[in-house]
Amino acid sequence: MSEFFREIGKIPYKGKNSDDPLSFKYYDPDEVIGGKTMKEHLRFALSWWHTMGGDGTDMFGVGTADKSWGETEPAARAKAKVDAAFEIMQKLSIGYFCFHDRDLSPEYGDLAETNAKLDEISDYIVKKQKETGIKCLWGTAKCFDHPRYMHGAGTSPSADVFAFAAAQIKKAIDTTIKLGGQGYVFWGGREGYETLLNTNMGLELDNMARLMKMAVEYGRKAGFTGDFYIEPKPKEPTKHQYDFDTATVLGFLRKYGLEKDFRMNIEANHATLAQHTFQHELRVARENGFFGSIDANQGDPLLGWDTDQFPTNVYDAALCMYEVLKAGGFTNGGLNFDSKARRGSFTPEDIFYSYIAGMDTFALGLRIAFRIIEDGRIDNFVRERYSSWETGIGKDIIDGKAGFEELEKYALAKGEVTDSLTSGRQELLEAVINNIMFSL
Ligand code: XLS
Ligand code: CA
Ligand code: CA
Repeated sequence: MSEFFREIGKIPYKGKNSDDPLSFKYYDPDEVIGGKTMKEHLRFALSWWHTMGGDGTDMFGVGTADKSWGETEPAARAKAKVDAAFEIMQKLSIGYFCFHDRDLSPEYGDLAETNAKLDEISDYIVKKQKETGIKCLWGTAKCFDHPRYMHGAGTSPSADVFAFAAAQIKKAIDTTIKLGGQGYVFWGGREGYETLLNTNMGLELDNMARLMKMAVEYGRKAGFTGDFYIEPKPKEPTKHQYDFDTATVLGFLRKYGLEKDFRMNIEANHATLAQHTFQHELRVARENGFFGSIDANQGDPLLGWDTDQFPTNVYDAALCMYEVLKAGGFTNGGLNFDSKARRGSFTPEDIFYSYIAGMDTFALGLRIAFRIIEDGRIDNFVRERYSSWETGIGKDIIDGKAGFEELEKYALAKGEVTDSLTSGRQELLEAVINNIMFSL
């Protein structure tokens, strides 16, 4: 087995004053914050598709980065990818990976051959996992790139395509279980529509739920104990995707009785596309008990598509980690970098620079979020702002002791409410966050 990145050793933590670009400035895996190491809090994962396969190809040009891993024949390349992926993860101290079935091993002549080849690669990954202790965070099926999925997979008008997708997902679940994956993701790349003129929306949604029910039934029977996730995204590649945002997905899960087995995989970039903040999506998931896992790549607010950039926005990362800490931390989930270096960042070292940037950003985010909670100014302000619900008429409403008649009586007796309105203090609170961030 050859070493792919001979010039690069294991990336050490050197602290914030180091100018070594191949070192962590803020991510110290073993440092304990609030009773857990940073490594346990953050549960970083590598995305197999971008890191091992993404060569910078876009609508306007061919790839700029060499991701052949020295091999031309598909099976040999798939195996070399495994070696390179484990080398990257070991050197960056990344404990998990996420995969699409077809990124591990491509499609061959027919499904039987494709499955057999995938088995060979997953056997090899299991061997590497035993040697290194690296785990699988989640797996998923690539039910969107092959032409058969042009009209969707679970939502295709063709029952044959639905059947093919079910067979592919069954194998992807088997592979996830084999690799010890703690999650299985549904991201509906083409589960949406371009025009309602040709679409039976009701049937498509029912079918998507049928596919998910079958996945849960099969997965549980096969011994999968982790979480199923839905990863919301409003658009791209389809004009309108059914899993638009967290709130939409919650309605779907509840309508079809799927809420027991599913959690959310929230992607920062998809939040941006839905015109939400990352924190909003996380908060909706948390408040409803559906917080699960995170794709930590950021988007660009000036662009209307999924740029999948490595996260460097510390402010967003801090507010994200605040939500994660408030949710009690990850259980089966983690922080997957569903990210690609920019097309112009094409050298092997750029893989390391970009992961270091992302990991340090979230390490900073964790440090700041912990301080925000410890500092207490934000949480205390919010508690105080809602204190009218703890006593008097507020408590009566919550306890179900007051209805419209009682409230009318109360309002008539009380008169205008000006005395109990207080300032929202937004600017003050934003300054508190800055104060905490920059005192680190
Ligand atoms: C695409 C999605 C995809 C999922 C996994 O926009 O982010 O990569 O995370 O299928
Ligand atoms: Ca994305
Ligand atoms: Ca994603």
